Amino acid sequence: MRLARSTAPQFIRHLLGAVALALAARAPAQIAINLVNTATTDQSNQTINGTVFERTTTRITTFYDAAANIYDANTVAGSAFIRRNTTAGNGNNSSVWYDQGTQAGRFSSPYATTYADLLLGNNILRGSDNTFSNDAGVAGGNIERIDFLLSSTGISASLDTAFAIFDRGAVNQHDYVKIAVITGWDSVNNRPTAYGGTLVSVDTADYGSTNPIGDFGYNLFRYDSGDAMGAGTYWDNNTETGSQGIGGVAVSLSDLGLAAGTTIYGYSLMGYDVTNGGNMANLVDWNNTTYYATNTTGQSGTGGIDLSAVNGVLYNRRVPEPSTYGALLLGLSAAFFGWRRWRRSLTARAA
Ligand SMILES: [Ca+2]
Ligand SMILES: [Ca+2]
Ligand SMILES: [Ca+2]
Repeated sequence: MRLARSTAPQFIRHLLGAVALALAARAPAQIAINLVNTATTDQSNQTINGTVFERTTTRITTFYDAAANIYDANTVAGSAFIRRNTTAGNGNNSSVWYDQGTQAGRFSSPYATTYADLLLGNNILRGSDNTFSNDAGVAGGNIERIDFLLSSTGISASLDTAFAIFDRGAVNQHDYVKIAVITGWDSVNNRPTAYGGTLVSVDTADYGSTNPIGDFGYNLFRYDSGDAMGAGTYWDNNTETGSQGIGGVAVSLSDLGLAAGTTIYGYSLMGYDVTNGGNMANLVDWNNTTYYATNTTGQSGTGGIDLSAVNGVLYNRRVPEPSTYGALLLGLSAAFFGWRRWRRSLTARAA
């Protein structure tokens, strides 16, 4: 009889352990985005440097990750800051891509006049190419980091929120990148003063085996004036074309090592060769070549990410549907009856 009394709490501990594991499994580390919902708006065409831009915006409203979590887009970043190491020697160039339009020679998205604007606006129809390359030549821009600011006064981190990274590319060839959360912001000089949590690495496998956005034709545009892309500045819009889709990775605030309630300002993306030397404070100065190497290539494993203009968006995870709670209750009931059977069998054996 004594045996039965002492083992019941043990069983409950095992049960609670199993429930905790099941709950933890719902919020895994950086995870592939399998499906997206989009919404499209269109404005009248615009002609820039003799080229027609159809000014279509297709934004991501919801995504579904590989663990069946559903996230809805919330805040769109007010600003992006392009951090270049202008002493690195190679080009101060920009390489970007635009989705081809409904007629030859046209492009579907609105035209962006700066690199920062190019990356904002939640639009899958344009983006950056080989973003963190320090290579010499047209593709090298010496961009060491890009900061996406959600709020200059800060917001309270919820662990049910996530950021997402979308890379143009073929399935199983997506580019590596690193991400960290900004936890201090100098609103006079517009730059991060602190990073929190951990520096998270995203590699090809994290994008999974599905492109949530299928292949489309694109052109690369190359500029030689830093972030400026206004009318008259561009010097090449057609040397390279291709057809690829877009893959995505979700990185939740808990993946990023933050405690709930931490004040956050936004997040930064950087090349895969960036390190923090074991201290997140080392990420603050993008000109420190100890942590931001200036020989980053445009290869996939270092600086080659091709961002879609879906950046600076905070996504909220939907709370589980009532049916999920129903299933959980059913599971607990089954476990209770299992415990009663188990207890009876122990009692029988003890007797
Ligand atoms: Ca890519
Ligand atoms: Ca670099
Ligand atoms: Ca690339």
